[in-house]
Amino acid sequence: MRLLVTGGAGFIGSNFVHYLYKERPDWHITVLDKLTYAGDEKNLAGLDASRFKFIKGDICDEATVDKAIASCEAVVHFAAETHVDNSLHGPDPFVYTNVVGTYQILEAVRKYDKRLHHVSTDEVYGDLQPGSPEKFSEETPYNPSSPYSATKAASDLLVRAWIRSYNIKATISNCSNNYGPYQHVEKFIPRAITNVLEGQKPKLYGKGANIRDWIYTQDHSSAVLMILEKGKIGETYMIGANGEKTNQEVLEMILELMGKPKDWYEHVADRPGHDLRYAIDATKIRSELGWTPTYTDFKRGLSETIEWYKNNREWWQPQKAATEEKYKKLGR
Ligand code: NAD
Ligand code: TDX
Repeated sequence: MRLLVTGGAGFIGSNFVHYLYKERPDWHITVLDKLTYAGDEKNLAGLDASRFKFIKGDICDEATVDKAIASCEAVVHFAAETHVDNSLHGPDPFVYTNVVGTYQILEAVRKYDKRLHHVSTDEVYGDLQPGSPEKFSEETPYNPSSPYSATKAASDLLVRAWIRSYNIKATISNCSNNYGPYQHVEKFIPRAITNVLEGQKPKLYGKGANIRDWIYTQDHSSAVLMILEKGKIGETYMIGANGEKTNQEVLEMILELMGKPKDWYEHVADRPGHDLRYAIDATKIRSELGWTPTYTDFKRGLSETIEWYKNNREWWQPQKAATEEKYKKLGR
């Protein structure tokens, strides 16, 4: 198999590439990545050139995408602008990368008749009420809240239309919040951990009652590989590991694991339009494909993640000051 991975130098993409490199030793992996502030070629260090190739390029560029897709057998599409707070204050690159970029991928996949797996998020469904028994499923109507989730929703709908109108061989997955190594320090869990490591109090948006459904990134990787190999063409699969927690609970657990008092944090201004709760019903992928997550103990995943950030200061420190400066201007 010659697989193209877009966005493979980012958080989930690089974890997926490392997972695949180990799990499928006879596959050749090519990463296409623009290396925005969120991508780092160092995330892919140690991979042998006989099995791995890196292309620096933009998925919005038709010629680049055409050439990369012509020479692979299948594509897993992770590349995106991904941070909700950034999208609220500068939606431009979200529209280009998430919508136009996905369109370029679809056109090349259609031209060369290649298999595509499109990676998306549960945020396309909007939010749920805390305390309700409801969860997102493959049938939940789209109702995005932020420029980020609206552009991801647009990309999903393009994929659905290309499946229906052009019979492209594509699948879609909508996963919940990932955590683990190589996640940018702008995101909640790494921001909180690295704040503590720098002697700064972590920040909790609003009351901290918003709920996210956490999954360890390696479990997302195993689900994507399973869909790529066994998924039914044209189908959408929800990915989640029953990891619902309030932001306050997550923060208190990080503080406890890092030896700080559980109230050692600051409340800051809330995110505009802040989604209240996400929760995934992953029955379809579990029952039809037989997928199960490995990391069912959130505390274990979180302590491994904390260890990784403790041991890889040189990876995150260069981005930390600029990220906090950006947050300071937003009052968060
Ligand atoms: P990330 O921001 O860490 O990485 C994104 C990667 O895409 C970076 O390497 C960046 O350089 C690259 N990229 C951005 N614009 C590009 C362009 N125009 N051309 C080529 N490459 C470009 O993101 P992530 O958290 O790893 O998310 C990966 C995918 O998974 C996204 O599609 C996201 O919507 C989806 N997802 C993320 C989560 C989560 O919790 N982080 C959950 C569900 C789904
Ligand atoms: O310092 C913080 N304090 C805080 O309370 C930050 C950075 C965030 N938060 C809150 C906001 C959210 O309720 O924590 C929660 C998680 O925030 P993010 O890490 O920004 O993630 P979220 O907005 O939930 O989106 C993430 O999950 C779905 C990813 O960034 C998306 O790419 C993915 O699609």
